[in-house]
Amino acid sequence: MSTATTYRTCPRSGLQFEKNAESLMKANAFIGVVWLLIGGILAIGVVLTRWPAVHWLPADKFYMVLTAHGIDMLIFWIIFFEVAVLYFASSTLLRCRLATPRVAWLAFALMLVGSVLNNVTVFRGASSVMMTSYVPMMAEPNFYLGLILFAVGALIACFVFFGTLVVAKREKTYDGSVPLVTFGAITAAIIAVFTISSGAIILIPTWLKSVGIVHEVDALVYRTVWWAFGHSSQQINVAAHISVWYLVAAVAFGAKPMSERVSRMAFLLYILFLQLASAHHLLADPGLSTPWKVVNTSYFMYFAVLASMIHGLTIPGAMEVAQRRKGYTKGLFEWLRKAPWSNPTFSGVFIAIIGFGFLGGISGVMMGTEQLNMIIHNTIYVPGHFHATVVIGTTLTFMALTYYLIPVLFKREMVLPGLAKWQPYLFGFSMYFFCLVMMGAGTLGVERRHWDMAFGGSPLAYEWPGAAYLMMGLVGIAGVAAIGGGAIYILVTVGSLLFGRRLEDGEVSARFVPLPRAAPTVIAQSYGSAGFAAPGTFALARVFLISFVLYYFINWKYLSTLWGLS
Ligand code: HEM
Ligand SMILES: [Cu+2]
Repeated sequence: MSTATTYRTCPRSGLQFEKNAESLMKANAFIGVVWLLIGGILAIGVVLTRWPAVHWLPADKFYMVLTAHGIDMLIFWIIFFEVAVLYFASSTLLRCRLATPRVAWLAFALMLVGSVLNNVTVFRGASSVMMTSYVPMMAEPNFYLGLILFAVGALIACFVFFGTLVVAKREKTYDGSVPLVTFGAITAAIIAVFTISSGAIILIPTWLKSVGIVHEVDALVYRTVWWAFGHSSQQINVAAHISVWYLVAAVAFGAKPMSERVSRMAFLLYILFLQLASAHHLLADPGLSTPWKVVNTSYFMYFAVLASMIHGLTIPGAMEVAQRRKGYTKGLFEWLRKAPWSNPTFSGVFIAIIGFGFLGGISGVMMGTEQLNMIIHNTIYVPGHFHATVVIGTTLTFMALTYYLIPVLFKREMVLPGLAKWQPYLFGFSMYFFCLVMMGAGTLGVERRHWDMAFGGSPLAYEWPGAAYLMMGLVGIAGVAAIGGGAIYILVTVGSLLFGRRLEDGEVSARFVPLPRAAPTVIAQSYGSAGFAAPGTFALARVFLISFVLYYFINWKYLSTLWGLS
């Protein structure tokens, strides 16, 4: 096997990039951002239609645009970027060459062709089946074929990642166990293999049905298997963005995890309990019995929730410990006040952590509970919840990571740093607000699966409380602000790649360079525990717990008023 390649040690970060891995990371991250751009442009159409006073697009255009928005964002943007993260967590953090670069380019090509084919098909107009593409509603064959090609490409990329771990082990580029960030990425990739296989199991027969070879795909089986894919893919995102949180805690503060062992265990919980948690997507379906649903969502769901809560505690905790060690020990929160708030890598991640936990997490547990689910099922509350997880959690985290990668990976000085500094605040906080008002409107009953909340033209009008219209108007305003925040991100990143001052490569060598002694903690091994010396984080955790309990209680109370006993 030829190993003719070179390694570059970045003078700005101490990270070492192998040539093939570097080009592949750049290509995958870049195409991901292009999909974010397209998905963001489509968001304009979606949001200006759900804003009642504007109600821009007619139904057919709306559903076409919405289908593309969901797929381009949640599948194409996120997964392209995740492939870059996987290559980073293997090749770069383990300082080894990427296994089988040619195969990795093949994976990239399949993903590119698949994503373009899917989108072109959506815009032909006969495939507005939404991201979930539930049968028996059928799209054109190339809609499914595009998704399948994309999935095969992503699966191959996961295997390149695993191969790279093997290379690192065999060539002894690190000793001890892999760093925590790599461990988190391994979790994500294991889940990805399962996820993508489930997607294939259900999309291949559906594709065959669309070309007329298979005659029937059972609707209930479809939904069950589709969600083995749909829910798990969110668990990939969570494992990936949490790995990035640990990475950023390390690069922004030199923070070590409070307890490596606990953090690793928490990643394992995702693998173990993810499938049980998928059931929350089937709560309104007749397939599973009610007692099963109640037991599942009242008990088992919390194992996966526990994992996220552990990370939510240990990551800010690690930042706090690192800051306190630097002398920021006054009161509960000096460590937080003196954090690098004008560095968008840090602020983006911190805004993501808080929003993901408070908005995405609490609403997820509420809606994941069998009985409470019935209050908000198929209302606009649902996209309110998942924009808190996939936009505030995953997307904002990946944006924050990009700011770090512009000088380190892309070797460019960032353009418009003043704008970049504000971007996480604009995007993050307008998204906070967007999610909150969507959830508010959903609690009042505003539907998700109908593009016109006024139900114009229907013989029996429905009288909404005025607040419902108000909140959907606010959804429109907050959505437009968030799109503005997204546009600034694109402007800064693409602008930096095109016009940013070139930075020097750093030393290039033909062999990997072993870890220097003063290596950044993310790549060095770190064992043991930093102790529970994070009182500020514990205060935040108590606020979280109280919000959680209150919100839960309010919803049970609300449920009881809907269900009179007389
Ligand atoms: C600027 C930011 C964004 C805005 C303003 C926005 C807005 C919206 C709106 C208004 C809906 C329609 C809700 C409905 O009527 O059912 C929607 C759906 C959706 N959005 Fe976004 N979005 C944004 C970013 C994102 C991102 C970054 C992702 C994923 C990472 C995403 C994933 C989705 C998905 C999966 C759907 C559901 C599509 C379906 O029902 O098939 N969005 N978005
Ligand atoms: Cu789920």
